[in-house]
Amino acid sequence: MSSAQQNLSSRKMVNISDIDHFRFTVLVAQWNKEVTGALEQGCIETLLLNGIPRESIRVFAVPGSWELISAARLAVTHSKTDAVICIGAVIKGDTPHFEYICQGVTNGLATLCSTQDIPVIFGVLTVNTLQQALDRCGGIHGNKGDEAAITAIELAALSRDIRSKEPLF
Ligand code: RBF
Repeated sequence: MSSAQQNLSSRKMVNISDIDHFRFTVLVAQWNKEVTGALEQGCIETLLLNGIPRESIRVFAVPGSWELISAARLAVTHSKTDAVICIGAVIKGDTPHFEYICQGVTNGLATLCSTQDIPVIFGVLTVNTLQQALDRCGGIHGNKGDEAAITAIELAALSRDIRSKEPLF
């Protein structure tokens, strides 16, 4: 089924116990703030809805999506966060910047994921039009910020469970 008319991020709750001690870092690019602000709001609301205390959620603004890479690296290296959620919106314009920024951010965050132990969540919209972005930050396709929050909780719990010294079987 195509994504047309479909809310792709309708799940708001995880079914995982003992998560209220997790700490999250949310990085928010300020380019296309109308979009990233709505993604941020969805993300924070979903974390709170799942019982994460407000004081366990640290939010930092970065100028653009490109800066998510260095900010995420700083967060995983210098804080005790259980997951980093990167929020941004790259909207295609008339020049090739879209491809360069999307590719750079994707590669940078992917490299971070594969070279260190803290989950880094990709909450960056890469779209052709502003309308496509609005559809995904509280519009007909739901809010990808919600989805990023759910993924962060799931990955923090997965990390906890894999590292657990409890015998699995
Ligand atoms: N940052 C975004 O988060 N989304 C964009 O759509 C976006 N478009 C840009 C277009 C151009 C031509 C340039 C030069 C930058 C753009 N940026 C965008 C900002 C970029 O992520 C970064 O903050 C700056 O390049 C400074 O390093």
